[in-house]
Amino acid sequence: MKRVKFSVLVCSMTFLLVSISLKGQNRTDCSTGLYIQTFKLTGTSTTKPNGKVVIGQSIKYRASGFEEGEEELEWEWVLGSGDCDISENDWNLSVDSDWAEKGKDAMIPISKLPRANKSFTNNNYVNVSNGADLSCIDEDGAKFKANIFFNKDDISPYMTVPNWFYYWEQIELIQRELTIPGISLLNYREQTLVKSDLTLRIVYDESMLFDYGPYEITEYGASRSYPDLISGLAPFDRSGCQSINLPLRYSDEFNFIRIGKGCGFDKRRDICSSSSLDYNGIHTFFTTVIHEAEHVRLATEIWNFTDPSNQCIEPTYSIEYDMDRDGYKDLWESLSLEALEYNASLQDPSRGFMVRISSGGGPDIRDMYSRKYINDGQGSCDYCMGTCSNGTMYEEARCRQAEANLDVKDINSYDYSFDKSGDNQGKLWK
Ligand SMILES: [Ca+2]
Ligand SMILES: [Ca+2]
Ligand SMILES: [Zn+2]
Repeated sequence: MKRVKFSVLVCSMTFLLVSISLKGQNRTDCSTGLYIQTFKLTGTSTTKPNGKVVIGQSIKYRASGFEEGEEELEWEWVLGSGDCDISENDWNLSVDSDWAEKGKDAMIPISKLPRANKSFTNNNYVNVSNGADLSCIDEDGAKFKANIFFNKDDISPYMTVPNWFYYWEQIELIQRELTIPGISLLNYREQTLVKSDLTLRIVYDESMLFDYGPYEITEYGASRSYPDLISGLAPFDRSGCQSINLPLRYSDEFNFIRIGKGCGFDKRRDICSSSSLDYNGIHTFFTTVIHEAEHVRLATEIWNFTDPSNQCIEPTYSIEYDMDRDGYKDLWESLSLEALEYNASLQDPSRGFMVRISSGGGPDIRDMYSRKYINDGQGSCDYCMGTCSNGTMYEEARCRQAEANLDVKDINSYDYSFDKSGDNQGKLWK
């Protein structure tokens, strides 16, 4: 099967707390004359209302101030965004009808987990409804503002992936990193090459090379991208050049970033330093996506490389452009500024990118990227000791630099996760 792997890499409350800003001290007036006195997360050490709600976890509440004859009504607690607008986000709090009794639990049920990450907002207000009338607390000028969160590591009801993957994958800041300049593809009818964008998907994969464990050798992500060479090859015959088969399209099926289990937790910023700080939670996910996308970006740059000295080598992928079968375009290995600078940076003159065609047709393993580059006793090389292949050393340095260039805080405002263990707490929770 003629496929090209552009790159593979390893990188590595029943709680509804409502902050009560009210008339008077610790209570909020509802238009029916109800007074909500307390909304507290159950089972936490939190003593003060802080406006945080976790879907599926219970809330202790306390209310008083019934008017005569109102007790029999079944009240609902509803959270909505904006001024009394609960049409968009109907966060129904399942509460016993006898809700005003002290010490009862309330909860937004798991079934109310929204499909979209952006449905979590910081502008939800607690409203009380008897089914007919909605008591809009805004009318009274009193507000229970509530921020809503999801349990980070629970399995999503929508896909068999953790909630963190389900919601974080949707974030625009992530999605926009997935479209990168691609290789030039052949327009067969026009007999021209057209540079087209490449859009990667993100998939969750628990069965990656290494299992996740804090501070263990772990594979966080991998990326793979190749044109659809099985059905998409067509000959291109430019005047004076040999006719050659070039790709017509990308395969949607094969262009993706795989995300490992560890991406919801923590990873070292610098894998070569045991004293390095960690990335946590969504920052691990964010940097891993950036790292993997950078591998693909690098691959497309390499295959698009051309040089005036050999105008028959087109800015695209062909197996014929990689005679030493190491995944790097031979012209790029020989003439690109990047490869030459990399070679010059090495102390050992026997190292560096080079076109090494073996008689048996096997790959040039001195250059070929190695996925097992972490020194775990099974890996084929040690990145930190500089003993990996040229391709591994070169790509990892560049992709790790892309991580370091990122301002990870940019993604904080999209993170509505709550971590029960507190180890990788959501960035908006803090
Ligand atoms: Ca090569
Ligand atoms: Ca080579
Ligand atoms: Zn990598």
